[in-house]
Amino acid sequence: VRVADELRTALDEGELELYYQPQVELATGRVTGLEALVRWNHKTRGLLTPASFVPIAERTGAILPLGNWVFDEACRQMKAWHAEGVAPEVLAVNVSGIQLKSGAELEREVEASLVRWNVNPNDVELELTESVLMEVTQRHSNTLENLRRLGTRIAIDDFGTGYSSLKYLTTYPVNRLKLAQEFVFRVTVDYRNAAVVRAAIRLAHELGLDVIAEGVETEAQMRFLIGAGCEQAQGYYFSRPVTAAMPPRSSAKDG
Ligand code: G
Ligand code: G
Ligand code: MN
Ligand code: NA
Repeated sequence: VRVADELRTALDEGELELYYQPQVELATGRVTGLEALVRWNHKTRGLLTPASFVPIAERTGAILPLGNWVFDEACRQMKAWHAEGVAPEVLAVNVSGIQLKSGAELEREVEASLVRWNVNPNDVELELTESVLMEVTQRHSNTLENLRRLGTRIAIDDFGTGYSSLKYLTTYPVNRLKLAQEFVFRVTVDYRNAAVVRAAIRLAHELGLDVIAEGVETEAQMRFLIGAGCEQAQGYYFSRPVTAAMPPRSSAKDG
C-alpha cells in the first residue's frame, strides 16, 4: 500500500510527532502523567491522527519501526523534561499487539531507549489494550514479565471493550487499568454505564490496581468518577493532547 511506503519515508524525514495528553489526579487537579499520542504531519494531507495510519502500519509491519520511533522519542522527551525540571511522574506510551508479538525485539528496543536517554523505567508505562491482553499466549506472557522485570509499568488500555474473560487480570503483571471512554462518556446519562464503571473501579482496587478514566469531557462525569472512587482521569475536560512545547503542568481547569 502507498501509505505504508510513505510512512517509512515519513519516519526518516521527521514527519511524525508526539502529542501529550495530561493525566490528572482528581483529588488535587495535579497533572501526574502524560500519554504520548502519535501524529503525522503529512506533506499534502495535513495533520493525521493515528486512526488513519496505525491500522495500516499494523497490517504492513511498519508498526515495528514506527513503534520503536515512538518509544525512543518519548524517552528523549522525558529526558529533556527532566533537564528542565518539568518531567511528569509517568509517561504513558501505547504499544501495539504486533509489537508485543515481536517479543525479544520489543524488549531490546525498550531497554535500549531507556538506557540511551537515561530514563528511569518506572517512570514509563506501556499501554496494551484489553483486546491485545486477551490474546496473550505463554510466549508473549514472558515478554510482559521481562518488560516488568526491566522496571516499566504496564497499563490495560480501553478496559471494558474486550469481550471474554477477566482471567488476564489475575495472570499478567499489570499496574493500572484505563477505563475506556466509551463507558466513561455515558456515565451520567445511562445507569448501566454507571454501574459498569463503578464495578470496574471496585474490581481494580480489590486487585490492587490504579484506575484512570479516559475521555472525561464534562464536570458531571468528573464528579461521578470522584464519587465512584476513581483517582485519576484524562480527557478534553482537562486538556486535549498538546505538543511537547506546551504540556500543561497543573490543572488546566480554571482557565
Ligand atoms: O488521539 P488519538 O486519535 O490520538 O489516538 C487514537 C488511537 O491511536 C488510540 O487508540 C491510541 O491508543 C492509538 N495510538 C496513539 N498513538 C499511538 C502510538 O504511538 N502507537 C500505537 N500503537 N497506537 C497509538
Ligand atoms: O490510547 P487510546 O485509545 O486511549 O487513545 C485515546 C484517544 O482518545 C486519542 O484519540 C485521544 O485524542 C482521544 N481522546 C482523549 N480525550 C478525549 C475526550 O475527552 N473525548 C474524546 N472524544 N476523545 C478523547
Ligand atoms: Mn492509550
Ligand atoms: Na484508551
